[in-house]
Amino acid sequence: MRHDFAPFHGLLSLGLSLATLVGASASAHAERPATRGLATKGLADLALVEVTSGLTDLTSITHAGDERLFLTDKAGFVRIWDGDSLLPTPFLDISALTSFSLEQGLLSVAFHPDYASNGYFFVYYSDNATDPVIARYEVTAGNPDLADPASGVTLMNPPHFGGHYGGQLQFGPDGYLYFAIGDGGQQQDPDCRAQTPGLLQGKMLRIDVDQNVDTPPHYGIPGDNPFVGGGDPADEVWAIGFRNPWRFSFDRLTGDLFISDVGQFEREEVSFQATGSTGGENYGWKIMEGTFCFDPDPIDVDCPVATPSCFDPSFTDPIIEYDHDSGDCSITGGYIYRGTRNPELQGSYVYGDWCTGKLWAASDSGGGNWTSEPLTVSLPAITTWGEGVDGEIYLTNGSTLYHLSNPASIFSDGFESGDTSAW
Ligand SMILES: [Ca+2]
Ligand SMILES: [Ca+2]
Repeated sequence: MRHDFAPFHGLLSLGLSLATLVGASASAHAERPATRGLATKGLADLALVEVTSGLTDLTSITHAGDERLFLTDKAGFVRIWDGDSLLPTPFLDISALTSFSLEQGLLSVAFHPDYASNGYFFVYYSDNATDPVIARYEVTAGNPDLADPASGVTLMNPPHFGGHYGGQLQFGPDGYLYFAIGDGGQQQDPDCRAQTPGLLQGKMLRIDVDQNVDTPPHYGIPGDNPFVGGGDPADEVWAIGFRNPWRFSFDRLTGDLFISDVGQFEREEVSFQATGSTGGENYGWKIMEGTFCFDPDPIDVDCPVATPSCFDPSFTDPIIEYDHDSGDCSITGGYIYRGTRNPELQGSYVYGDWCTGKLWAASDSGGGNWTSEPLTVSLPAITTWGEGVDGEIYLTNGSTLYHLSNPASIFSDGFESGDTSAW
């Protein structure tokens, strides 16, 4: 039962087949070693600086194109950190609309690329029937710190299975809204949903929120989505084969997409999609767990007959993966660092593990080989990372918001004084 306390990650009890799976993994290790190597490049000076505390169940951190941070509380609140304080009145309160459990609630918010002019933002939450909702709201005229709760319109509300929601919303460099829905849980994707074309579970979706702005469904399908027409998958689907892609992000410089997918028993992974991808990738679950053959041949009877077998070249392997041997159990993916305060992190992807609190920075060492270095700081129960407007990185364990910083800069930049409680 070691995973019962991991929120958002759908890591419930281990089930009865663990011994079998561990046995299978041994041969998989021999066949396909983990891709994550370790490098050393000197990150000893990194520090976690507390920004504010006293939060509860923080699920996401983002910005709206200005210096404020917008924080989602799982109970259904969007809060604002204005640079000095946590504003007492929530930006948005939809707590009456949201279900609440380990994995359920308000899971993220994303602001329209033209938010400054149209005031539109989007939320991903589980409703009182526990189904995912992607909804649009508007800021009130005249008060940038308050949304209009009556402005909400629902874009999508697909039926779900109570777990593995995914939950991240991000606008891509193409201006389209991306989100992923996990396989629904609980374990081992019992219906092979992530590989079933007719279900949205285990898929990443891409929609155009600038179509049908004033009429339902308040979005449209980008004409170059990979499955437009031709029956299943749905036209909204962008990529398939995920378990619980709790967090994903775009590199603000290159547009590359990094998707952290929470594993089952063996592997935590980060999948990659280069900018300019035309979509349609199959990231493997539940045939593959990372580069490990999760569902051995022949194909599980739950999966469609057309599902590829283990190690099929049609699967896209992760660029980063790690096992559970040291107590790690659940990846919380972050961002490619593009800030200025930590030059040694420039271009690195930061990520962590919920169970151990270990944090790493991974960099592309060439030829698509990513190597990871452990950071000297840790954050147990890390629930999410976020990016400020300036590219600086934030992270949280749900109750305290931290800034990833370099002590060498704390006393030299004039803003980040030694008294960190002041900001
Ligand atoms: Ca289709
Ligand atoms: Ca995968």
